Amino acid sequence: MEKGKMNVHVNRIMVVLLPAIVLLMIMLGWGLGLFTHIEEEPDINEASDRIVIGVSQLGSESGWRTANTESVQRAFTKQNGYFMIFSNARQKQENQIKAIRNFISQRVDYIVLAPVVESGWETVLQEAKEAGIPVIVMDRSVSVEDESLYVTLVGTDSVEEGKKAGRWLEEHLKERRMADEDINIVVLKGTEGASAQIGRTVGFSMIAGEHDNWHILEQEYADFTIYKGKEVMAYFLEKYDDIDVVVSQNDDMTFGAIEAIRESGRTVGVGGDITIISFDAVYEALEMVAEGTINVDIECNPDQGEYISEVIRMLENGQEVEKRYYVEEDVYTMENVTQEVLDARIY
Ligand code: GYE
Repeated sequence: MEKGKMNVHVNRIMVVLLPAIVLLMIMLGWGLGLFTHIEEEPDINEASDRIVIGVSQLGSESGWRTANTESVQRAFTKQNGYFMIFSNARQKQENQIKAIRNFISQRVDYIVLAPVVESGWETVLQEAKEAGIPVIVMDRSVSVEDESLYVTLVGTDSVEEGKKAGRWLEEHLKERRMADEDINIVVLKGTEGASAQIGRTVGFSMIAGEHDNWHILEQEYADFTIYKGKEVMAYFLEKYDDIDVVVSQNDDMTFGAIEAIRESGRTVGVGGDITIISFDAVYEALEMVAEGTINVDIECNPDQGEYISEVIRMLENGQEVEKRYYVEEDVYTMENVTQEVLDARIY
């Protein structure tokens, strides 16, 4: 075929094929969710006989958080009589405040709030109260003078978790006959201003304060993420060459910290150079406890959806509820992470 004719031929084929290709790409993109950046708002009119609940989740920073979101999604289903509007605040309090105002204007029946930080909630909670919408605080706590601004809290006792970490270290050192030796500790703290971070810091410091030979070299925020955990740990390792213990306030930071320690040529866990104390006890971390990479993991239970739905059932029946409900939590070491525990773990 002559060159000119071939070009005309190819052009014709393209004229026919191009729109089809574009259409196919759009459909593919749609299927993959590439064009659905905006969170879909379910149609509230569908909810006539269901309990409408607005959930403001603080973000998706950790494995624990994903499990917490899944727990809520399992509890507030259509089959269970709920209509849930879910909003992810991506670590920003201002997004949570916007979400709550949005829930108020949609006149939801209940608001569930997992607050990123402890303070700064008065105004918006007052607005919810005036609108007559009960607020249930989930996971982390809010610090407000007027406690009537929320109905109840379903969450974890983070001060107690911090104390458990301290008590475990006491025992551990005693068992190794190291109770009187100098112990150098660094602390990877979670998000600044978050109650889970504040409580764990306070709890651990209370026990540490009873031991003159425990030296907290430095405590630094690492946002509860793997990436930050690794970065801050690398900074600690650069600065101090005699770290004995890392207290990492969640498993994600622990994963990052372990990477940094190994890259620095040091070893972790049972029989290693650096003792690792972690919090959360998600599946992946429990496996690391079982193999001795993490010495101890203070459990924090994210499965709070069921508890909240029980509280809502009580409120619907006009029953009194308590101001605080703490979920049950354990302490895991190599000794008690059995295959049975791992198999039963849903997060
Ligand atoms: O430990 C951490 C998460 O608030 C208890 O937040 C929760 C903490 C949890 O991102 O992994």
